[in-house]
Amino acid sequence: RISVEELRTAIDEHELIVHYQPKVVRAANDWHVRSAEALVRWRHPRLGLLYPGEFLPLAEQSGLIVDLTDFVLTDAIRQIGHWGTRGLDLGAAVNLSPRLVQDLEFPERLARVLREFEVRPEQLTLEVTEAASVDDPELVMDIFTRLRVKGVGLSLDDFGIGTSSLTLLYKMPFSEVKIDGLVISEIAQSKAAATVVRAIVELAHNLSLTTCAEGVEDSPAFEFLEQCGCDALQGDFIAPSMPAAEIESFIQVWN
Ligand code: G
Ligand code: G
Ligand code: MN
Ligand code: NA
Repeated sequence: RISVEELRTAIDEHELIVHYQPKVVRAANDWHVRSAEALVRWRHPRLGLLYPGEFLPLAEQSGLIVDLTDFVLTDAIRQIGHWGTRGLDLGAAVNLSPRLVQDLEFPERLARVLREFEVRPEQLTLEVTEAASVDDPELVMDIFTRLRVKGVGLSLDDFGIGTSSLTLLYKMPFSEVKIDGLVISEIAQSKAAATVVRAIVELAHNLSLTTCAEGVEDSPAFEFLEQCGCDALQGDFIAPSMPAAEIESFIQVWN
């Protein structure tokens, strides 16, 4: 349906746009918006707004994922810098495909963009799935270490589904565990799911990792996660993804 040439053009001609989904973090006894996840979309001239599921596989196969990710990262870092000039201390999280964590030049390329927009590395978190670590663990470890030494956050995304390996939590230098939305959505009906979520939070904390739950869709889930001690929450109950320009007004409503 979509060709590689079209995707190439989309990257070059800025048909790709980045939406941001706010994430709230516990501070004292309240939840504050402190960061947002960057989620790419494609304003396709013929097909309308496309979501990542419709073009990321092609981007991965064709190698265009490298340029696509550089685009999203630059957008997110520029955005963090812009929020800073507006007096907002907001960070961003960007999804990294497995390919990028095998690219030895990536950490320095990223550091250059951070310097260009005068953004502290601590304001950026990279979300990677477990799949990223399987191919060449030593190379991935090298790259993760270079990123962590700079101060960039590293989140183990989609945790709790698929074949999430517990050993990754101590073998790789993650700073956060991101609990998958599928598990979160089952808390309400399943006591067992709730027990698993509680155990993930406790395990992560014992390993000095922070926890973020995604796919928080209703107030029972929110309250359960708050009671578990989960550090950060994201999901439609808090806010859906939105253009960056809408984040500021959302914060005013929320905080
Ligand atoms: O809202 P949503 O349909 O956008 O996102 C679906 C999935 O697509 C997310 O879970 C995320 O893993 C992936 N995704 C979204 N944006 C990006 C991106 O910029 N880069 C990569 N590699 N994955 C992304
Ligand atoms: O990287 P990744 O899986 O983590 O990105 C998050 C995905 O989850 C995006 O596709 C986003 O649109 C979607 N999402 C965000 N909040 C919710 C929610 O509350 N419920 C559901 N079902 N999906 C959500
Ligand atoms: Mn993610
Ligand atoms: Na996820």
